[in-house]
Amino acid sequence: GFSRPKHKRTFTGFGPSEIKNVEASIPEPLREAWRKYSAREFTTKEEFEAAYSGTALAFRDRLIIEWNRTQQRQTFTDQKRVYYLSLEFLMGRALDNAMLNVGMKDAAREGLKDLGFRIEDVISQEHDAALGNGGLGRLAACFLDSLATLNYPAWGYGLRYRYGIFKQEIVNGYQMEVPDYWLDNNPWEFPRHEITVDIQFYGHVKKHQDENGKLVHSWEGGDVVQAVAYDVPIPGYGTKTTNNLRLWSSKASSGEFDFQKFNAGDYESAVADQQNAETISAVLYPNDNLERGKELRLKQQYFWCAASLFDIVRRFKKTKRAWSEFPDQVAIQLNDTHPTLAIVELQRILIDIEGLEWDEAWNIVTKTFGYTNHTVLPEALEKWSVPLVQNLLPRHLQIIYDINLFFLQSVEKQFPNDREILARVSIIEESHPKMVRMAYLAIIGSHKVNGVAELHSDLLKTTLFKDFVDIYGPDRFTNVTNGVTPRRWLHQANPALSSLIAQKLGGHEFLTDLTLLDKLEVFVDDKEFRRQWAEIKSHNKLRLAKLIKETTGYTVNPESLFDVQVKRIHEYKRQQLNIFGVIHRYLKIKGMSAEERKKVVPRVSIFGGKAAPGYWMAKTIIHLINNVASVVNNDSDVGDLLKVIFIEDYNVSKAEIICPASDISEHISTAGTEGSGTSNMKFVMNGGLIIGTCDGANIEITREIGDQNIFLFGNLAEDVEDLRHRHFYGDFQLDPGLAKVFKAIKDNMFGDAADFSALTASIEEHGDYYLVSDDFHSYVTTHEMVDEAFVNKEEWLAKSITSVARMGFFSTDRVINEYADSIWNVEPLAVKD
Ligand code: Z16
Repeated sequence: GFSRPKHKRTFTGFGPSEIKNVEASIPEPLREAWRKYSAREFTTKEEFEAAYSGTALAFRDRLIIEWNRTQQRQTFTDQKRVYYLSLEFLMGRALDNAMLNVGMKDAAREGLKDLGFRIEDVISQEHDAALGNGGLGRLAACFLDSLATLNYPAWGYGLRYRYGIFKQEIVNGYQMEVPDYWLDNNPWEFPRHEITVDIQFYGHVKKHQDENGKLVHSWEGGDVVQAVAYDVPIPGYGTKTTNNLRLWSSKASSGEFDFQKFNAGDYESAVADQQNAETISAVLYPNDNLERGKELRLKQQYFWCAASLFDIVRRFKKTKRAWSEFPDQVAIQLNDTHPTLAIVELQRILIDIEGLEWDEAWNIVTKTFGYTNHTVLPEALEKWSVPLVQNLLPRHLQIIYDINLFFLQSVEKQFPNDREILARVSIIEESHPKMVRMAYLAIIGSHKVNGVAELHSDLLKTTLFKDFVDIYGPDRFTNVTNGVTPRRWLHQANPALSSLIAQKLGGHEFLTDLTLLDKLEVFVDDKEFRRQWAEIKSHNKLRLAKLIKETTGYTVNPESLFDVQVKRIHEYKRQQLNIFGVIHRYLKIKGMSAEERKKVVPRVSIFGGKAAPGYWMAKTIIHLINNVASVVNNDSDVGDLLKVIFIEDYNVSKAEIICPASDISEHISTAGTEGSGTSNMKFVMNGGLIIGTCDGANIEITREIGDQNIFLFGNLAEDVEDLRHRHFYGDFQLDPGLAKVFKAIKDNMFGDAADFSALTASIEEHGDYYLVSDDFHSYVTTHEMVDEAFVNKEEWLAKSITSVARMGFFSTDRVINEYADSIWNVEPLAVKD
């Protein structure tokens, strides 16, 4: 526990004169709420840390009990389990989630209040668990929440990185990366020092005959590194199920870092061995949608796959069942190709260690695995060089070659007159050096392959994996459109909206059956309901305005239209299109008379997101956004008509504040490039409208909410190839509006033009691969429609309410049930209350 704080003082994020300034810009009806936010009661840092620890430990104790019971129940009933293998779990904070899922947040709030703390201040003490890059990692976290909530017997398996995704600092407009050391005093993980697995690397393969004269392979020599399990409890919402997330940490195996080397006087090499081993789980690779083929990354992948498989097999063997029953007990889902080596590792365990015949083993393997693809971008598809795999995992390379041989033999039989198909579908690409195509290996080793939104899954079938559809038939390929957990992204992030909805629907059941939201639609014309809806949005915008003030120093008017684009910075996601659009707007305002300016709809353009440290163009885009911000925000001609904000270090916790505060958000990837997108769903679920391209899950969102409730623009996926082709052959005209923007940049209006020449050149001179110019006009005119629509407050509110009412489809509960039915063939465990 913790004791009552003795020294209280008033703390505000900024000085009194600044508060006056902010207050002046806030319309009268909202000032009271603003004051409440500004004058926070504050105590010392140590006291907050103590309050956090005390609360976290109290909830942790409750979770441990349910967690143990759940594991016992799952062992006892002995049903099929799901294992979700993901290199990323972007969990964010755990305490608020635990309080809400256990259903005791109100009690905690009261208790903390008695001690002099505001619960929000205590919750925000926690460091985000940021073991992921973006969408893929956050999807895994939402899946864990739904698996537990729906009572599925399921485990997550991942790596316990010492450093999660870096912390982003903006210095003079540039992104700087600071290491994110997050493990100190983390109450949510439990070291399991007794659960270890020795993992082998390098070495060589020996062939010999066993006592029956059968040829067997053994992998010998090389290095050994030890995997140690750390467990994280995953509570379901309103259920007794608390599942397990097992994260592996690497250390020198006990045989290696012992006293022998010390005694032999070889201190330095003993320390080096230990450091080498610990390097494996030291750091998350900070790339989203990019694979760079580094050996350490391959080591991470094998280390994690081998430890997880050993653990899963060990658990299965305790049941004493026949190997043929393995797929009835175990479903393993591969989150992208990162865990594809698990396929090879299971085959190796079955044939080399357990002595099964190849075909029998392979049959078990393919029935066990499912593979989810998240992207069609070529630079994101994993390929490992054959010499690298040969050196690190010699036996696995042999098995990969055998898998390929048998596969190609069957393809040859099926298509006897087609020589080319063999080269196209071979797991081994005949390049220099040869490469292992991990996606092909994952398809061949799984019984189902799925994309993450309809358009994406269709593109997989018609382009990337077309040959495999011809070979296996269409049934191996399926779609499971992504979702988000409404517990975190509605209830936790937007408590006021959740409680208004609960008031109208007579309870919080919609949180576990999101389709119930459709009952909101009858209130769409209810004046009082609309007023409450609008008030909640204003409140959430104030909360964001405060975050913006505290983190950037800029004051924004919460009555402006808040236009948000927060996601990883990537050319295909087109933040450059957005900032060029902002510059276009700025130039237009500058050219207006005072009279004309009165008609402008005030807007705040809010950006956030990290660039991969080696992604130079993405960093250039961040730099441009920040430079535009400092010009526009300090231009007294413009005032509140336009503000540009870059929110530093966008992460899960900040997303929880940002998503409920948007009027409109941007999901504007070049058509055909975004697998699904999931923030689009979070924003609409919180009553924000969206502007977007016909890409990813925007298409299903449009189908669900109706095309009158979304602002779509731009070229379609089916036209992209042709446009790129035409650009390549010189058929390219820079859009006239965009030309004005480029001229301003080149006139050094936003700092040294040279800093941005690569960015403008990628469009003007190098083929505009992402079709920024092609879509620019339609983007700008669609934003004009957004302005017009925003002025009509009642219409806007109707769109907002109707959209939320129709978002039931996008819960990860629906997603998990689809995986369970069509891929895993698992049932929830009956839990009696
Ligand atoms: C990632 O976050 C995604 C795809 C990928 O190949 C690698 C990473 Cl790290 C994203 C997709 O870009 C996004 O469209 C999708 O919504 C998300 O994965 C979850 O499926």
